[in-house]
Amino acid sequence: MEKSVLLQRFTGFCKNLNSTDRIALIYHGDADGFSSGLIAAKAVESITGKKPVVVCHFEYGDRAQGRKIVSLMRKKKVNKVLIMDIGIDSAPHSMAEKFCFEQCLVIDHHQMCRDLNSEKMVFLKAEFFTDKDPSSYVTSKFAFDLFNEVTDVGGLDWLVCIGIIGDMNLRNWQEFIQKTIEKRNVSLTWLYRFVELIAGVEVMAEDKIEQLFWQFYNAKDPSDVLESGFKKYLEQFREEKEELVRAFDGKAEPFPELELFFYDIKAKHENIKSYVVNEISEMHPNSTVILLQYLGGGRVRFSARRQDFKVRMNDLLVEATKGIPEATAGGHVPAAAGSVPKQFAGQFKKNVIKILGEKYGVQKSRE
Ligand SMILES: [Mn+2]
Repeated sequence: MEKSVLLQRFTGFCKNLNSTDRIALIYHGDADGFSSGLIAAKAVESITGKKPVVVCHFEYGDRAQGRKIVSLMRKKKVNKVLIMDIGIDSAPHSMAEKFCFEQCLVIDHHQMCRDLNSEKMVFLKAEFFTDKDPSSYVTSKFAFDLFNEVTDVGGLDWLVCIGIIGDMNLRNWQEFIQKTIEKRNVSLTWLYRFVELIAGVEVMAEDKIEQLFWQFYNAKDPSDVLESGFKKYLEQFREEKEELVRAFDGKAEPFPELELFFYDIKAKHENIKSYVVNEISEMHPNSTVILLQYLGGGRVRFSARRQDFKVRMNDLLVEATKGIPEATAGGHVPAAAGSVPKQFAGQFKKNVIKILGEKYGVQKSRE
């Protein structure tokens, strides 16, 4: 669908919102999802005069959590749903349908698997709006630009910066960040602290993310959030993360000819893996780094990173999980994730080695 048509559908959706609507907001629990959720909720309140009646974070592939959210939305008699920074099109059809009540608005920048635009659903993917890689048009910036068309969200620039930093896109938005820093007379370190605070709660106390959301939402001054009781999670998070990053050198399996590292971890906290792999990837930007986390419940979850775009992480994971039953995989070119049943972890690694072997082999023979 064309950009102008989608923009029209978006403004139409917003103009139809009113105070009798019962709106639910579902957002990805990382810094970009969290910030774009806040931007959407603020926009909803400024349009309708009311806050969403349901606000929930959601992690990809967590079916139990998905069911809980759907039943909560039913109980609260939700009629319209806003979904931020979640690639619902990579999940089975039935899930997108369950999340879509009377009307649904999706704003997301994960690579599109299926176009879900329909009468009921306004489905906005970054790739409809930018020629660049959609991973760089982070959802918080995307949502900020969209909602600015219908209501003034200019004061939420600091939230956009949090999303940009959280999704490792500082390089692509230097000007926007610089402008925000100057306008607010703050520092980059100040912005980073919010990102770490959100990560700290996401990892150490996932059940408190909504509390943190309202803390942000109601803060008169953003700095107040940094001094709240949530600070303690940030410190615990840092400690656990640093320990896992330090252990990388001794424990990772390197494959120098494939510019590849596998790193197996057994961390207590499920969501920590993406933060650990982000930090390692910054130290090895020209390598494929795949971190595998062994969890209870018989599954292995993995995160793949590569900053130089030489290998597409989303395609690599999708290909490497082909034929593995109950596998999930998807995401961005520089950052992707997935999971397989535990007994297939070895198979998954073999597949990665084979795919990269073919890729690098071809390149070598051409040189
Ligand atoms: Mn994002």
